[in-house]
Formats: sequence, C-alpha cells, structure tokens
Amino acid sequence: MQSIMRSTRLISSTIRAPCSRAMSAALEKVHFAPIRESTVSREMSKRYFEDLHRFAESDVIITGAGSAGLACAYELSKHPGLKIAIIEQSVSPGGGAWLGGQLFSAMVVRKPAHEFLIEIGVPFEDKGDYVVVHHAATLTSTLLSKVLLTGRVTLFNATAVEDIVIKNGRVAGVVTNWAMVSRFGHDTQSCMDPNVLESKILVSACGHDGPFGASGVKRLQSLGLVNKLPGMGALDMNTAEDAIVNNTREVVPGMILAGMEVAELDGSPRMGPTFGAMFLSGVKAGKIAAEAVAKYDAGATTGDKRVVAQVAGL
Ligand code: AHZ
Repeated sequence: MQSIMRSTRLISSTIRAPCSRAMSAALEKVHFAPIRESTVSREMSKRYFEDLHRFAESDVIITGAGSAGLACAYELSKHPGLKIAIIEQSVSPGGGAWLGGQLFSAMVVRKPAHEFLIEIGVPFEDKGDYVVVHHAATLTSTLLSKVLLTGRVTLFNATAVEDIVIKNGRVAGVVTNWAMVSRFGHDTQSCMDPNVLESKILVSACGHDGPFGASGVKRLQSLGLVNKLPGMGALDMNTAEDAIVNNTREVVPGMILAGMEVAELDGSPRMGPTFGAMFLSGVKAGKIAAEAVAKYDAGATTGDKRVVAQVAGL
C-alpha cells in the first residue's frame, strides 16, 4: 500500500506543466532558425572525436549497457572525479531490460533489490517478497537518464569491444570497433583494424552467451586466463540471484565481472525474468571498481606475473 502511494506521488510529480507561452507562440507559425549543413556535421563530429580523445585514457570502462552495466555506471557516477565510459555494441542501450520475460512488459524484482528502484525513483507495486514495475521501460529509461545526465558517464553506442588490452600483468583497456564492422565487416575486407581505449579498470557486463554475449569471459578463456567456461546453469531463481551478486568480483587483475557474465563463468544457474540480481551485481561491481581505481591511483595495484606468462603462452 505504502509503495503504491509512493508510486502515485512519483507519477503525479512528473505530470507536465502546460505548454509555455513561448512554446505556444512558436507553434503558431513555425519557422526554424537558419543553420548550415556543415555546422550540423561539425557539431556532431567534434563532440564525438573529443569524447574518443578524452576516453583514450579512462578510469573505468564498462562493456555492455544492459541492466548490470547501467547499474554499475550509476554507482560509479557518484564519484565526481572518475572518467567512466560505457561501450555498447547495440545502437539502443538497455540490453534485455526494456521488457520482462518473453517480451511481456512488466518487470519483477525480488527484495532487497527494490532498494535500487527506490534510490533511482522508479515506481513499483509492492507484493511482499518482491515488487513489480508495471513496464520495464520505465526502469531502463530512468536508469539511462540518471546515468547520462550526470555528465560523468559517456556512452559509445554502436561500438563493440572485440578484445582486451593486457599490460604489466593486468587488464588495461579494450580493443573496439564499430559494431557493424565487428559483426559484418571482418570477412569482407582484408584489414579492419580496431581502435584502443586504455582503462585502469574494466567492468565486463556482456550478458549471457549469444551473438555478442559473454564476450568478456569468452576472451579470458581463449587467452587461458580462466580454466573453464561452463556457461550459465539451468534456471533456478532462488539460488541464481544470490550466487550472481555474491560472486561479482575482480576475476583477473583489472577486470571485474557483473551480471550474467558471472553465471557464465561460474556455471551458476540463470534466474530468467527477475532482474534484482542484475541491479545489485552492477552496483557491487561499481563499488569494487571505485575502490580498485583508488588503489591504482595510490600506486598500490600490482599485476600478476602469471597473467603475462599465460598470455605470452609461456
Ligand atoms: O548488446 C549487449 C547488451 O546490451 C552488450 N554487449 C555484449 N557484448 C558486447 C561487446 N561489446 C559491446 N563485446 C556488448 N557491447 O552488453 C549488454 C548486455 O546486457 P544484457 O541485458 O544482455 O545482460 P545483463 O547481464 O546486464 O542482464 C541480463 C538479464 C537477464 S538474462 C536472464 C536469463 O536468461 O535467465 N535473466 C536476466 C535477468
């Protein structure tokens, strides 16, 4: 009851004010201010390339803007000094969080993850042990706007992470390409060299196995940095969510896993259409990442000789 009241208050507080006088006047006879086509082009490309230039050295890079990656970015955006970039292969960030299960619109979130919804201001219906967000899109659109409007997180969408950088015994960045090139380009041209972004910490939140999914842990396996990659186990909601959050961790120096990639690596069960673990895993990954950057900046971070040896095939 309390939460329904809370959600009613939230909805009524977002009801739009009537059209301003200036807007009403502008609509009477529309005539846009003039602009040159080249100006539009320069405004876009200048900003994009300034961002790329800036994030060539980042504090934290997050691969994947699904529910876990976005929750991680939200947590990290609380740290004003951090340079945070999200790399998302799809044009539309949000991963699987635009809908609940089987393309139904409601999203079920088990407690205690409802605390995340309260923190970001998403209304829900309280059902006792769990809560229901009437349309998953309210969660994803709210989370995205919270993350991007801080100005502390930059999103590179339509860009895929193709590989990781390993230097001095730790993960030190990502190798990227336009997603269209990663997906369709490599077989059509002899050379499609990528770009590189360095980072102090990488959070891999690529979701479970699929066309791009689980690409972080799959690369760790091909480099011999994890022994086995069992893939997520069969569905069991009651064990899956605890396991993913509790096992969210730095798996290799410099690289933290969040969301379903944790289950891919551990072989722990999937949870299907309940999203609480994704939020809490993302938040936990954000906290681990912020601490790891502070350690890195204090010069207290060391690499692992075994990582270097493994990658070099020694
Ligand atoms: O496009 C992917 C998606 O938006 C993106 N991504 C994956 N590989 C990438 C790469 N470069 C750039 N190499 C990449 N982007 O990562 C995002 C993953 O989001 P997701 O929603 O698929 O994963 P999640 O772990 O955040 O949330 C999983 C939600 C699921 S799956 C599931 C089940 O199957 O049981 N249950 C839940 C709640």
